[in-house]
Amino acid sequence: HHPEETLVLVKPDGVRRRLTGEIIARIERKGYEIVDLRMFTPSRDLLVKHYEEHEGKPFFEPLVEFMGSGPVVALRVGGSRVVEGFRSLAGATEPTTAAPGTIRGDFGRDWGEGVQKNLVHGSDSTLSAERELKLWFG
Ligand code: DAT
Ligand code: MG
Repeated sequence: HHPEETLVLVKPDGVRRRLTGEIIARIERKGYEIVDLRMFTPSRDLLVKHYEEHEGKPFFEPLVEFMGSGPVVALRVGGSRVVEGFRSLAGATEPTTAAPGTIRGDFGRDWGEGVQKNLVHGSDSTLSAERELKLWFG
C-alpha cells in the first residue's frame, strides 16, 4: 500500500468550471495514484466537521455555504510524501497571488468574493489527512 495518502477536493467552483479533468490530470502526471473517488454535494454536517479548525472565524459560514453549493469531487490520493506534494501542486491559498504553474495560480483569481473560490482542497498534514479521509470516505 501507499506510504502516504491525502484528501483532495475539487471544490464546487472547480467542478462548475469544468476543471475536474485538468486537476486529476495534474495529480496523475505528478505520479500520484487516484485510490478512490466520489462526487456528491456535501452536507452541512460533513463540512462543519471538515472545517472545524476554522469554526468561529469570519469566513467560516460563507465557506461552508459555498462548499455545499454544488457537487464536489473527493479524491483519495496516494504517493510518496503526497500530502506536502499536493499542497505544492495546489499553490498558495489566495489564488490571485498563487504561483504560476500551480492549480490555483494557473486557474484562480479573486472573483470579488475573497479567497474562498480557490478550486481545490488538500490536507495540510498527515494527521489532517487521516482525519479528513475518514470523514469523506468512511
Ligand atoms: P488552505 O485551503 O490553503 O488549506 P485554509 O485551511 O487556511 O487554506 O482555509 C480553508 C479555506 O477557507 C481556504 O481554502 C479558503 C477559505 N479561506 C481561508 N482564509 C480565508 C480568508 N481570510 N477569507 C476568506 N476565505 C478564506
Ligand atoms: Mg487548510
